[in-house]
Amino acid sequence: MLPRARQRRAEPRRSREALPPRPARFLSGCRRVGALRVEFSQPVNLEEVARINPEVKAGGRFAPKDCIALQKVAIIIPFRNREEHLKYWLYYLHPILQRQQLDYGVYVINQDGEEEFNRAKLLNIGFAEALKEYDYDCFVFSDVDLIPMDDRNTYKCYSQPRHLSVSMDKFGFRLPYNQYFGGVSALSKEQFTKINGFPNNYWGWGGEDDDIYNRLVFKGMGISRPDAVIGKCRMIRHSRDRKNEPNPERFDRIAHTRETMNSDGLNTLSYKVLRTDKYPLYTKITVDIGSPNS
Ligand code: UDH
Ligand code: NGS
Repeated sequence: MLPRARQRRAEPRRSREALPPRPARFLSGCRRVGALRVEFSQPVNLEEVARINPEVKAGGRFAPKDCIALQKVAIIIPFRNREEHLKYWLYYLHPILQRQQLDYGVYVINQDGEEEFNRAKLLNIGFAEALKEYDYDCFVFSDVDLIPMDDRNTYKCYSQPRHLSVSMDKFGFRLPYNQYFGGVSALSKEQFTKINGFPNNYWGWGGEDDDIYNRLVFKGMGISRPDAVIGKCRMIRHSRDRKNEPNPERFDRIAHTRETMNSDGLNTLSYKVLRTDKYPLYTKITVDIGSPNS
């Protein structure tokens, strides 16, 4: 039987109307809630989110006070021009991650310029930059528009690479295909380095997550996943981004992962950090990642 949502519907807000309704009695502390209500109807005010998450330190860092967290987790978000989505992500995720008692930091890797978007390269950069700051042992790679609907879906690493967004609303709460590895995933430092990181040369939409899946399989790893109830998540609906058109090369590229993975990845990663902003709830690293032919 499916577990019932244990959260009561929150009363409509009166005093602070800028925020979505929040289940106040569950916000702090380390008790997990289970199923969560997630919706995107009301705007989020980040100052207010910082106020209700006083334990989150500058740059979006947190560590539990009363115990030593099992893992040090860097959360890496590929980003360009999705400010509204980021606000919802911060609003929902900070309380969840604190309840999960992780020692974590949030890194938003912001692609500068007008070139085609390159999600996987931004994730590689997040890995490299986060490690310069702290001795992270686990990396959670999350799209900015995906919010978990159950806080038992722990944003940590496992003995095999973890796929967390297994039950998305837009796919009718199931996997679109068995090899799907997009959305939110978690790799330990060791798992990530074993596959030479992610590909740097998928410009535009699609295929990079399939390439990552291939890399994992070719290095003898399997995929760990939560079940379809714990793995439920919502995507914030949006239209296609500018400069992230479907990449016509993607099918050819994923057909050749085995040959390309050792010469395209962490060992060939090149970029320039243009600026680093430490905001109260996240660290934003703006990067020049070059162009397909550079
Ligand atoms: N992203 C940005 N900015 C962009 C493009 C992508 O921040 O301009 C990031 C963001 O974290 C996003 C992720 O990259 O969640 C993945 O982007 P995507 O476009 O590959 O995936 P998404 O699921 O959209 O967000 C799929 C196409 C939507 C078409 C919808 C038509 N109704
Ligand atoms: C596959 C794409 C993946 C993508 C997935 C879901 O077809 O990159 O759809 O896309 N692979 C190729 O195109 C080769 S979604 O519905 O989220 O836009 O992640």
